[in-house]
Amino acid sequence: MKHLILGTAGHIDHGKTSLVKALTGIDTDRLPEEKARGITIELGFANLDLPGDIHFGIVDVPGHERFIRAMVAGVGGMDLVMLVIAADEGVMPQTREHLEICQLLGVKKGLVALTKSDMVDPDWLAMVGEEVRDYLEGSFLEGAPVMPVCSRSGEGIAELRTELGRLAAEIEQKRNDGPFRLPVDRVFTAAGFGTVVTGTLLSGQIAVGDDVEVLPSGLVSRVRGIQGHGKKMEKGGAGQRLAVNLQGVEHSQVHRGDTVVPRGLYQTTQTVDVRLRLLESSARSLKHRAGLRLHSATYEVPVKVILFDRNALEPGESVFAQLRLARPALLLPGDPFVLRTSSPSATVGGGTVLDPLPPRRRRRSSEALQLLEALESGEDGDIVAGLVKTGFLSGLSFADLASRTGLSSRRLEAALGPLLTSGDLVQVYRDPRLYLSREAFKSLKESLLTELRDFLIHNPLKAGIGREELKTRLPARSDQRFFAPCLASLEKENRIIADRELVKLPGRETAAAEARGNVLPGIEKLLSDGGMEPPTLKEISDKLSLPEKQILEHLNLLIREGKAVKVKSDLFYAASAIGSIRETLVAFLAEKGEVTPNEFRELTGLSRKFMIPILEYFDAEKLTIRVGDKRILRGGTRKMPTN
Ligand SMILES: Nc1nc2c(ncn2[C@@H]2O[C@H](COP(=O)(O)OP(=O)(O)OP(=O)(O)O)[C@@H](O)[C@H]2O)c(=O)[nH]1
Ligand SMILES: [Mg+2]
Repeated sequence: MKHLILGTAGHIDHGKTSLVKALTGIDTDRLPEEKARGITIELGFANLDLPGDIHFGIVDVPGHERFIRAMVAGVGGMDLVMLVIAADEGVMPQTREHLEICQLLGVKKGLVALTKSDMVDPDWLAMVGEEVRDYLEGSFLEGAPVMPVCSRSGEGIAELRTELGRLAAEIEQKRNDGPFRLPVDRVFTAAGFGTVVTGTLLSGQIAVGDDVEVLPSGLVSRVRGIQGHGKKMEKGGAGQRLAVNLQGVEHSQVHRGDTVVPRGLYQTTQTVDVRLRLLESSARSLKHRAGLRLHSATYEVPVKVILFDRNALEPGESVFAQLRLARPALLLPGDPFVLRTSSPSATVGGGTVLDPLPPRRRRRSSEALQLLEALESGEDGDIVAGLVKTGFLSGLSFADLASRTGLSSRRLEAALGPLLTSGDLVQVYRDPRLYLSREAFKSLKESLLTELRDFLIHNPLKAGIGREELKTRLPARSDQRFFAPCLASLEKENRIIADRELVKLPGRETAAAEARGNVLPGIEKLLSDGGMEPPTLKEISDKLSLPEKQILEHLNLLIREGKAVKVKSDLFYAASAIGSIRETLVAFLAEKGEVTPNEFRELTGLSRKFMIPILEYFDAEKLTIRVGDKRILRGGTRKMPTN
């Protein structure tokens, strides 16, 4: 059986509900208020079976402009539309608006029912028919059948039925593969059952016992029962109108506009990149950052329009743009939407979602536009490659790809296969599966190499950098999980040598040895030539034209080997020089018991610059102890000061 949704559209009082009743025998105006006022307020539902195993779920929409919100919600799942135009009135404002909404929301086919044919004479009827055909030119209903009908007498209804059957044969049923999605258009409580939601299943299949999630709230539940066209069923398929009984959910927790989806599969969004079109009929241009209301499936949300490449969009124009939503919503690639202004209440444009989770980016980036072009092209491979490429150093996971493309796992696998084989994409992690573009992978490896070289310049005596240390130097917007695969790839290319602890450059060990050979003796010589007043760290660095950090490393080595002594952070002595000062001082103290700075200066001939640090050094070494401004020997050998 082929399941399709047939909808009505058209101006108030043009006979939509009467037509549905003439076709099906069902009065879809159920509310007392609807009966009293003789108008439709809420969406109405009916069924129609046609020869050729065709089942129509029918959605009857209200024509009153105040209820346009319900009307838009009804169009969400429509495969086929009957645009209802009363022969005695012809095309009216909501005829136009409804047609535009259907067009924007991607309804593919339909026909016109020229109702109330009994109200006008045949000449008039023919003339209105012509007018309508002219009016439809350029729309998706151009050339569609225009069928005169009278719902009162039933004239023309049989022909209408036949025509609907013919159109139905040309339309493809919604896809049963992929995850299910049920936008909620009604919520009610059924005695003994609890909360029931109704809607048209946009895709996939939903079955009793399925674990579900209601978005955007994230409320989790399980399917307790399903009804479709009045019968209990175990499983509902795409294109069917369903009533779904949700376990353990309060009536007040679910609303029209929510979507029921498989648990844990989708994420909601507040920013979407779209193809946006401003209607020719729009009264004004659309400014960058303008506020509008977005309608998609059964929900409505205020949005701000971000234009990428201009400050205003003129009527009839179409561009790539970004929409910022006031509240999170579930939007998937390919979802159509309508944009309306609230005062005056009018439909001004609409479009299609291209990227529901776009990366933060500059408004006018050409890369961003390129990606949107790829997304719009609809080629799975281009889309996947484009998305991973724009993710750049942060890469993209399989789950992200699924959310952002809306592709089923199977199609995603099929798209990834050739890209991985050709090397355009690299899988850098297994669980979860993470992908980088060829360019990003290369750039990450290069940045690691640069870090490694840089480290070795500043640490010339080290053979390599610690693995963990190098890992922390990955660019911040990347992912530490990419480190191991980058390293492995660099190693395979013989550009690094990695052992358990260190990452080294090939040939580097000899370089380190050479450096030791040249630099160390240089520093040693400068220190010993300096004798009592050696060059400072900075002076050594200047003399040898090497960075201080590097000199320091060599100095530390000399200290470890007992050849030099650190007197102050930037002052080093040859061990022999400090040794002789020490001897002189000890001898003096042994005899005199104490020494003042002046006496020490006379004793050694040192200038103040060197003398004070050296005295402090001997204090720190615990050779001497300071008493007032004098020093005495610490420990047993000291003599009591004499007065
Ligand atoms: N003479 C005549 N009257 C009709 C015909 N179809 C509908 N009507 C009348 O037109 C009025 C409006 O009909 P509805 O079917 O409620 O119109 P509607 O398009 O559903 O109106 P809304 O849902 O409020 O937009 C009712 O009084 C109907 O009896 C018809 O074919 N011939
Ligand atoms: Mg009605």
